[in-house]
This record gives sequence, structure tokens and C-alpha cells, in this order.
Amino acid sequence: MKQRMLCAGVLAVWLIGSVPSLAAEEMAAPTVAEAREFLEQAEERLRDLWIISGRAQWIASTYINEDSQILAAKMDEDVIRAVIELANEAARFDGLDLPDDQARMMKKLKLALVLPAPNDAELTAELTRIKARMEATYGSGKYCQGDDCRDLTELSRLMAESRDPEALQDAWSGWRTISPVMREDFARYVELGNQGARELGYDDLGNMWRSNYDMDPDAFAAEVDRLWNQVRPFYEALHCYVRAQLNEKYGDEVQPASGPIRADLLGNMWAQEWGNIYPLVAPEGQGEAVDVTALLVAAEADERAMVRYGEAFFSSLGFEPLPDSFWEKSQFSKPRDREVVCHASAWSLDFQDDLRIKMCIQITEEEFTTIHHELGHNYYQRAYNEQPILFQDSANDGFHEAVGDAIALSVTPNYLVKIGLLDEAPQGGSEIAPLLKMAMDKIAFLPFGLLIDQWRWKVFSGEFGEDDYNASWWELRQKYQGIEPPVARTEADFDPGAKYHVPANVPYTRYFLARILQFQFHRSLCDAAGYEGPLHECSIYGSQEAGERLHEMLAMGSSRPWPEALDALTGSSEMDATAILDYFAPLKGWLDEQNAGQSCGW
Ligand code: X8Z
Ligand code: ZN
Repeated sequence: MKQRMLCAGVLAVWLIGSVPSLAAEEMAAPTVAEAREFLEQAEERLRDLWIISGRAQWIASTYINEDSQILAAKMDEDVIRAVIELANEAARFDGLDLPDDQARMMKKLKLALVLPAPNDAELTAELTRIKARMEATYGSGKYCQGDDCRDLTELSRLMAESRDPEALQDAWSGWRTISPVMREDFARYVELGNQGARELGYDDLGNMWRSNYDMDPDAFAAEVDRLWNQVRPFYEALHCYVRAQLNEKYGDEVQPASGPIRADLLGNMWAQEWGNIYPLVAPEGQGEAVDVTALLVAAEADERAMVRYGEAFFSSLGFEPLPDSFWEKSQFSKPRDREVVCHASAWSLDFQDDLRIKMCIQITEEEFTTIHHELGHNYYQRAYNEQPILFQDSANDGFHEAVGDAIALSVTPNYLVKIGLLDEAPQGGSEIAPLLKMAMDKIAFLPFGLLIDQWRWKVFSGEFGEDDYNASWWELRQKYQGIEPPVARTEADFDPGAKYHVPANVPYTRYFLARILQFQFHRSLCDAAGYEGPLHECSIYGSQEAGERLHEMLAMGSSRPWPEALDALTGSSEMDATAILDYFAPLKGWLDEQNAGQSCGW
């Protein structure tokens, strides 16, 4: 409260200062110097508000209770109001010929909210409370049968490990009992978020999200389609092969040989990555994929040790070690005595060095990759911390999601030998097995990464209405992923709400872009490291040259349009799927051979 009063005070002084000459100023065009001053003050005000609301959000996610939700929503409200006020103020400078960086900061100011609210105190408060409630509902969600309750971590483990179709179906539909209560909140959130976006000059909230890519929002949507079409044949080949293997394993009753794949058979609660069922599809005599989970368990690595491996990788590239506060303040394990949001995230609490991750780490290969993913966020945040606050972001949101993943692509058998987790890399065998295992995560994810926002964009535009939320969701799940629910769904369900980013209002196209970008980054970093050989065997571990190239791009933040940042690292200004296709090229030929004579598709 004190903070807010202080900030309102700062603004008042500035406004009062302008009052005596207001009439004259209305006549006179604003100057570049005034624009600079406005931006400096906006930065200062936003920095304070973002820091305090970030801390409230941290508490709300690590201690879910009614009080923490109220405080987080309240702080959120202050941020939203301040940004809207500033964005409206900024309109004063429209039409003024500003230097590039200032013009860009004005634009970033208008786009600073992922969730804008109507310019009305009550409606803003309503929206922030809805958002906090949806996220808390998700974070504390449990599937209960009598007194026996299981949370997402437990249910996810079952999805990964069980091969019993009945148990899988039960866990799958059980998790989806947490989300119907969100449906009404979600519909209201769509309404209020849209109104907020319209008041800022966008067609709807989806249009606002698509406007943050340094290009026309429609052109961006077309760009996403173009990338998807580049990789779609590969996904269809993988789908075809995996369906045949599941049919062989489970029989026609459970998984027919044609049509969509049953969504609960793919080893993941949302069928978004399939690496957990790699053993079910592993080919004979095609080489060997390393089981990193087994190595971590054998090395008796605990949660912190896993994070230390990630940090050591970045150190080997020349990045400074993480500060002590990271190790003191991060949440690595799920606390026993309270509810927390377990969905992994990375935080910069003070725009300087108070970096943290928040996870409920399991000792698995999947989580080892996620740790690298999260650390990628933290090292990015630190690299751009000297930029003005409005440029303290990634070049586009796909870049933020791609950095840690690109590093994790360097977790190769040879690297694992170097750090002492593996005795000897598999020798001389075929590369098909390791590539297939990787594709089960990387290629399988692509349509999922795409469809979440294809759905939300249409919800925001009104094309998918409230009466149709679940049916339209499954229409897209089938269209893009070729999967179907294991049990009938109706509009009494709200399956989109059972995926974190929907209740938490996190745009998702970023992850689709990141899947493409991370292979572009990897290819260029391998070049910088002087590597020659197949892309999937490259590890940039220990390369200062690669580290410098990466750091150069990260330090730019969002100060320049993303094509320039991409060019700085890769020498190309286009997002392009040829790197991911090159990486997996030998696998595509092999899959096509396996699929010969089959009728693929669904
Ligand atoms: O949400 C995440 C990260 C945090 S930004 C753990 N990811 C997406 C997901 O889990 O759905 C990473 C991959 C996709
Ligand atoms: Zn992320």
C-alpha cells in the first residue's frame, strides 16, 4: 500500500508540473526530450511495481492460501493500472519522430501486459482475482477417490511409467476433474481480457499477443503456419510409426491400427512429449539410447546436484556462476507441509541478480532437461540486466524458451562421459535409436506447441464460444496431433484448464517457436565451437567461443527486432525449420522405411 501511494505521488508531481503550461502544450507538439523524460519516469515506476508484485507472486506460488492470493492479485492490479495509465500517456507522443530506441520503448510499453484489464478499478480487481484463483486451483489440484488424493506429480509419474490402460485412463480423466470449476472464471477472463486489449487499440487479446513479434500480427500467424508445414511430414511419419508400435503392444481393442492415437498411451498427461514411452517403440539393432535417469540414480544425484550440473555447463561456456542467493532462495523440491505451484519456472526478482527457479524436481531425465530449460531463462535474464527495463526481455518470447533447451541438446553421451556420469559412450552402433528417443520429445511436441494458442486465439476472437470450449479443443487436438480422448468428453468438462498455461495465462506459441529456434541456435553454436560432424553428436560443453556468441545475443534483450538478434547468433534473420530437420534427417528416412505400406494419417 505504501509503495502504491508513493508511486501515485510521483505521478502526481509530474502531472502537476505540466499543468501550468497545459493549454500551451496542447498547442505545441511534445518534444523528443519530453519523451525521454517520460520513458525514464515510466521505467522507474514500473521497476518498483514489478519488483513488489513479483515478490507477491513468488509468495502466492510457493505458499498457496487465500491471503497470498489476495495480495498477489492486489499487486497485479497496481501493475495493470500503472501500465494502462502509462500506455495512454504515451499516446501523447504518437506521430513524433523519435529515435529508434525510444520509439521501440513506447511500443514495448503498450505491449508490457500479458493480461490487460479494462480501465476500470472494479473490473481490473475482478480480473486479477479470477486469474489468481484459476492459477491456485490448478496449483492445488488433486484427484481424490475417497480420502485417497493424488496430485499432478503423482499422476504424471503414473502416466510416464504405467502400461496398464485402465490405470492410465483413470489418472488421465482423474486429473481433468480439477478443471470444470474454472470454466466460468475462464469465460469471464476472456471477456475482461479482450476488453482490456481493445481499450489499448488491439482487436482482441489474441491479436495483442500476436502483435509482439516485430511484424504484422497476421503475417506472424502466417509465419507460424509456414513453420508448421515445414515439419508436419516429419510429425506424421513419427505418429504413424508410434501408432503401429502401440497397436502391436496393446492390441486393436486399446489402440486400433488406424485413426488417432489414444491420448493416455503416450507417457505424458497431455501427450505433449512422448519420450517416456520410448522403451515401447525402441527398435532392435539400431544402436543404443542412453538412459539418463538411470545414470542420475546410479550417481545418487539429488535435486541440488542436478541443478549444479546445469550451472557447471553454463560456467564451461564462460558464464558467471549463479549467486549464493539463487541456492538459498530457489525452490527445488516440493515442500511437505503446504500447497505450491509445481509447474517449473524461472524468476528474476529484482532485475539484477536475485535469480531463482521454482520446481518440484524429480530425479529423471525429463526433469534434468527442464532444469537446463529453466537455467536458460535465468542466464538470459542476467545477460540483459543492463538494458532499460522495457528491453529486459528476450528478442521474442520463443527465444526465452529456446536457450536452455539449446544447451540441453549438448547433453550428449560424450558430454556425460566428460562429467563422469557415464563410463563409456555407446560405440559404433546406429544413430537411429538415440535420434528416435529425442524425436519422441522434440518432434512429438510440435503440433501440441502450436494448437494451444490456435485454440486460444479463436476463443479470444469469438470464433470458439463458451458452449463449445471442450469440443473445439478436441477438434484441434485431433486435427494437429492426431490424438483422441480415452473416454467421451462433454461440455461439462473443461480440458484446456487442465494444462497449466491456460489458467495461468501464459501464451504458448513461444514453445512452438522455441522447438524450431533451439536447433538453429544449436547448429550455430556448434559452428562457433568449431565442431564438425553430425549435429546430434555435437556438444558445445567447454567452448568459450560458443559462449561468447550466445552471450552477445542474450545481452541484447529485446532492444532490437528479433531478426537482428537471430542474425547476431546464426547469421540468418529468419526462423527456419531446416536445422531441426537436418538434426533428425537420418531418422526420417528410417521412419519412412518402417511406414512403407502403412496408411498413415488419421
Ligand atoms: O512450461 C514450460 C517450462 C516453463 S516456461 C517448464 N514448458 C512447456 C510445458 O511444460 O508445457 C517447457 C516445454 C513446454
Ligand atoms: Zn520456459
